[in-house]
Amino acid sequence: MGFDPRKLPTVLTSEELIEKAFRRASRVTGRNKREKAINKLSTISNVLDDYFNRIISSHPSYDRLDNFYREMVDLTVGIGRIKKSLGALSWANSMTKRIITKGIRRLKGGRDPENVLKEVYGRVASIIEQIDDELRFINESKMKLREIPTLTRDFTVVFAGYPNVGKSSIISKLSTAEPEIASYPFTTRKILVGYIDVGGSKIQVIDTPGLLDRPIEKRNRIERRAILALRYLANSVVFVIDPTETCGYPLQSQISLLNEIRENFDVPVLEVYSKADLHGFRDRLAVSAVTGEGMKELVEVLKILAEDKSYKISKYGE
Ligand SMILES: Nc1nc2c(ncn2[C@@H]2O[C@H](COP(=O)(O)OP(=O)(O)OP(=O)(O)O)[C@@H](O)[C@H]2O)c(=O)[nH]1
Ligand SMILES: [Mg+2]
Repeated sequence: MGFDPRKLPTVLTSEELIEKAFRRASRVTGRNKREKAINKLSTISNVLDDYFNRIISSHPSYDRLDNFYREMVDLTVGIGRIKKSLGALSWANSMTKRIITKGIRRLKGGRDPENVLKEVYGRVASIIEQIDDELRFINESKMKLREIPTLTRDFTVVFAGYPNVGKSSIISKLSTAEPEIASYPFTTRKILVGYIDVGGSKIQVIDTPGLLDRPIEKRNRIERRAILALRYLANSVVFVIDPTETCGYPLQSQISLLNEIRENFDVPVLEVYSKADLHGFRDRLAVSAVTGEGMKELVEVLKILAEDKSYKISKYGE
């Protein structure tokens, strides 16, 4: 199951939600004080019930998402945490319903409408205030989850390598992606997607944050995004090596990372030298984002890989 975080609704704060429900109730009328009070309470109950249900049902069942999305959500906001917040909304919904049902029963039983209203309003507001943190968390999650890209099922090439070696520069030259490029490591912090048009079909190109050669448990959150892209999305990998070491990392460490990637991911790995305008190494395909050298050849190789239908063993579901 895929998931488009951009479709998640904005979530009100507790104050805004109380405002919304009480404002709607303030417009309600009735034939007498008692009936009016009953109508007000039913309105509050309906507004809250609709609201809570809309937020809860807009979220997918996170455990059933495809691997890539599920792990990205977990890395980005924590699945346990978001489930806890959505659970708090359900709790608030049933609590406010119960308070309102009781209030209506008391009104029908002849209690003073003004007193009942005052008490129920107070208790409902207090319940909603108690979930303020959760409402805010769900709203912040929505913003953070927007960073997870929407993917297609086209043949997918993941660019990987040490930080600052020129991955984003190459990708910006050959695909529709518009990554940020800068002369310091960890410029790319999120997974970015672009496409190469290859005569009728598309190749999906994924830019990833740079990786250091170290065990997975030592990797930071930024690097882990790259690992998830490699693990779940790559039909093929382009491993970018900067032999000039102007990236700030020795060639030896880059090769060691390359070997680790070859060992851990069972897809074709294409090795490419970047910054060809700065060096004479030609024992691998050498490309330059500055002069354009090698770019055409790189796309040709990607096309051949994409045409090899064996990749069709799908990496992620519909
Ligand atoms: N001379 C030259 N410089 C390049 C070339 N490609 C990239 N650079 C420079 O190398 C630096 C890093 O480029 P990026 O494309 O941001 O590298 P990256 O691998 O995406 O880096 P991270 O996102 O930090 O992992 C920038 O200063 C680029 O201008 C190239 O072909 N030739
Ligand atoms: Mg980059």
